[in-house]
Parts: sequence; C-alpha cells; structure tokens
Amino acid sequence: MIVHDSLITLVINFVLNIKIKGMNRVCLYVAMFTVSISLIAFNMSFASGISGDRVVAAEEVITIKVVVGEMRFDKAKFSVKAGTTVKVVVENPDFMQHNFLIAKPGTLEKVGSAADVLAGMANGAELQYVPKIPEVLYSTPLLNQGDKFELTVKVPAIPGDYPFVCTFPGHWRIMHGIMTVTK
Ligand SMILES: [Cu+2]
Repeated sequence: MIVHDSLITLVINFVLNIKIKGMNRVCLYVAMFTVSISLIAFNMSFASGISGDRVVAAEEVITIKVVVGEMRFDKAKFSVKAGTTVKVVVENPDFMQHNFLIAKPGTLEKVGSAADVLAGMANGAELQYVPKIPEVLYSTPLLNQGDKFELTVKVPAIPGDYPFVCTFPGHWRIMHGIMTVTK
C-alpha cells in the first residue's frame, strides 16, 4: 500500500510537471503508461495475501531434497506451526524416481503396507505409488531426476508427529521422516 501511494504521488507530480512545461501527446502516453504500471503493481500486491477461495500466500517455505544415491531425504524432520499454510518444495536430484507423502500421525506402517500393495499392481506407477487412503494427507507425483515439486500444505490444527515418506516401491521403510506440528 505504501508503495502504491508513493507511486500515485509520483505519477501526479509527473503529470503536473508536464502541464507546467506544456503537455504533448508523447508525455501524455508516458503518463498513462506509468499509471497503468502502478495499477498493475497495486493489484499484484493484493493478489498474494488473500484467503478463502482466493490465493493464500505460504507463511513458510521448507525445502527438502533427496540425497543422491542414498535413498533418503536431506531432512529427517522439520517443524511447522499448526493451522498455518506452508510450501514444501521437494527436489529430486537423484537418478531414481521418488515421491513425497505426508500422512496422519502413527500411520507410517499402514501407508507403507498400502504402498507395497500398489508396488505389485499394474497401474501402481500410473497412480504415482500414492495409496488412495485417508491416512495420506498430501502427496507429490513421482519425481524424475531434476524434478522439483511445490506442495502447498495446510498444516493440520492438531499438533503431533506427522510422518513424511517416499512410497516408491521398496523405499518407505528407510526413506521417511517426521513433520512435527507444533502449537
Ligand atoms: Cu524414494
């Protein structure tokens, strides 16, 4: 808003200045262009902070990377605040495919077992090896080498230890960690 107000002031001063010097057509176009730019900037400053069915800006960005050749993420745990919206950026520099899921507290085994079933199904890969069960709260698709996926996570209101895991066949037992939701 401060930026917008100062922009408007700038434009008004600019236009007044032109009037003093004698306005010509080119100056008028320049002034109109400046006004348009300031209006676009104003709208953009609004677009990032709205809620409800409008866009919600993430309050925090967490980046989690696959460690090359080690079948693990570079973080064993991270903390987020209950009720906030965070952006989890998952990067896969590994030569192997991986995904990233966040599950309800205490459900790692259940999600893992469901992933084992998917591993034996013909359409498992098509389903990104993500079990379609309510225990899975958030998931990325399968990420190839060099892929990056931004997961917007509405952090649950209930504090606790929420497991995160890769459910690519054979990975879940070792490729997991904890997202701690704090009050
Ligand atoms: Cu994996």
